[in-house]
Amino acid sequence: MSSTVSYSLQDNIGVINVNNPPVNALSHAVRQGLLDAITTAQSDASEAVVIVCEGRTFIAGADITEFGKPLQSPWLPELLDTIEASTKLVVAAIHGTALGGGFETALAAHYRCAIPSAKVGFPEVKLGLLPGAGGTQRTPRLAGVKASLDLITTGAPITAGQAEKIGLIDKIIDGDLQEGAINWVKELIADGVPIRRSSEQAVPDYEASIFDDYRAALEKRARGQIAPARIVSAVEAAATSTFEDGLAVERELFMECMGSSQSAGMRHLFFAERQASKIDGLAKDTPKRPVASVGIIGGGTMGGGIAMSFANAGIPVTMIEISDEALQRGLSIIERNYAGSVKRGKISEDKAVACRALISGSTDYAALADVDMVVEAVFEDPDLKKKIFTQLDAVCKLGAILATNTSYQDVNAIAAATSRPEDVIGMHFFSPAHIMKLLEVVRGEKTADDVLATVMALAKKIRKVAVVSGVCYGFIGNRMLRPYGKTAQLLLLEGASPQQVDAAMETWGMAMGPMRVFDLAGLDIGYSARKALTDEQKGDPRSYRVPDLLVEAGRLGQKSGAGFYAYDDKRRAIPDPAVDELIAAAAAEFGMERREISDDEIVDRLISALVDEGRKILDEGIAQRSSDIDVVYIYGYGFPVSRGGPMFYADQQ
Ligand code: T1G
Repeated sequence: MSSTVSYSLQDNIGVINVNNPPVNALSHAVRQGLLDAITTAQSDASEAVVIVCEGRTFIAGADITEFGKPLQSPWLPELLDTIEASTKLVVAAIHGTALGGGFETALAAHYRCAIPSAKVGFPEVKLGLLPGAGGTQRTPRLAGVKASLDLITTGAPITAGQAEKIGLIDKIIDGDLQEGAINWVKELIADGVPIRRSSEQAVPDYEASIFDDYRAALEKRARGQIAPARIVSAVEAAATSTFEDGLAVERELFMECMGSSQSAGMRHLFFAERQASKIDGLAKDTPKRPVASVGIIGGGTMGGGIAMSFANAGIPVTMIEISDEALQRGLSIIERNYAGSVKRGKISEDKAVACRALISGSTDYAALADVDMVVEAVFEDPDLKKKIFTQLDAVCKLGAILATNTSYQDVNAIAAATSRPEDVIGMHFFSPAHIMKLLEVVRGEKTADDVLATVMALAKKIRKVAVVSGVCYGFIGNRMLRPYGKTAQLLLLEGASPQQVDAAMETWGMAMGPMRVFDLAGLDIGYSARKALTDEQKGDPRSYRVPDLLVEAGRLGQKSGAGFYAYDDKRRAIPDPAVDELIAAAAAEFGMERREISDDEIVDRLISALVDEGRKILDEGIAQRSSDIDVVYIYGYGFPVSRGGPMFYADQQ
């Protein structure tokens, strides 16, 4: 055995106990321990074997930290074949989340039991991979082709009950798992239940066209991803060849995915997202303040979305507006959002009603006297924000956290408008705030450590991915967006059209090209922000001439039905010759000769603009690490997950 796996006999049942915190990942030590234990069990007094895990979950997968390093034997597929070949009945007892290689281990057992709250699944596809230890071969033999394709191509876990329904779990255990599993095994022995190896089962009947139908569906659902189509081929091999041949196909396809840059990018993001929640120099056990109630200043689009983010996590919210009419308007935005989420099946009607009931409103700041936190979400007027924070300083109880949702302003200056700058922090949500996962947490010079630790923990509770930023104009994401936008404008004047720039970036993988992003955000936002800047602050006049001309022509973007594009009643972007003329006229103003520009040049210059600014952000210490910048740009700006983020992509180049 190894320190992570123990084996003992309990009433002639061999109990293999895995204990490898935090999630019992299948590290080399665990694999070796499992091999030693199952080998011992073949010749000892045990009548059967139970595999169970300590801690919060059954094995949650292969040890991703070992990927990319030379694989040490015992290799997982061989280990699982050994477990399945056991001459003693083997049962897996599942709690928590049996995922990936963890669930493959359970499938190599002869039977599986689980507590009701357990979940099982194959998240490999989210890492650009596919189950590489028999999962694509054993699952179809137990659950059939369709259920296997659904389970493995989506990567979404299913409950123990759902798994039982499709034949992946044989028994739900109420009460103590280990005790229940041992008692159940004794019953199996008493009933003379045979050893059942899933690899020896035949794949149940299936629609012959299912594989081609699935590939066609994936064309849309998983555009550009390489793993999903290979999962279909692996499952098809399970259905059309022997177990050994199918395993060989799975292995080959797995190695192909593992070696892809897509998987490298997705695995990078997996750790980057978890790394982002760690703050260098901040003790992990820093005390946190309670946040059992929240006030929101401002009931606009952002205020409403932020209020929902807290209410959805069960935290009561008091929304403050300047008048009853404004307050009602804010509350109706929230009601509309909930109705939309229910209609789209995102949440149940009951959940929507319960969350909505947690949101109340007032026009009186006195209503905030006892809240634990306030998030200010009014429009980007620095003087108004300072006035609000002075009021909050006078009204809120000692220890209340005062947060601003500003996307650009100086958090230190806002903090200085209060007598408690250590309680002030930035919480920059992204629109729509109840949906977008990114939260930039802006640490002011004086922000107290426990305030920072509290907000980082709270971010997890409201299901946001938090990244810490220092104070600068635009923090991390919006600061990088500026040179990106300027470069996009220069490309227009130099000869590219809005649709060419957007198509080049969207083909490369961006969720939306820059011009469509600016039309969506509204060109008037940048226009009025520029009004507050000097010419020197505005920088190269060529970088905003076209947007200025568009706004002055009443073309504010989607909101006005036209911007860089014309928009039809379904808000579809339609290239507009009037814009091409406007761009050509602007280029002529600067005496610029327009030329053919390749898509490659467009991509290179735009991505370089992001990366160069990201490097400055790192050098200035605004971001803690380059992977934090990747998390910001993927979760907040639609950078393709499969490329791992701008900084990771640049390193790969
Ligand atoms: N390997 C190594 N470390 C892992 C890990 C893994 N599989 N999963 C989690 N961790 C670490 C994580 O980095 C963090 O570390 C801590 O555990 C808590 O994680 C062969 C090839 C299980 C649902 O993809 O989905 O098997 O930051 O913060 O929110 O076919 O972790 O504390 O130092 O996420 O409670 C397939 C990935 C692998 C599961 C728990 N398995 N993990 O969520 O905690 S590929 C996965 C998760 C594979 C086989 C294939 C979640 C979780 P630290 P956490 P959580």
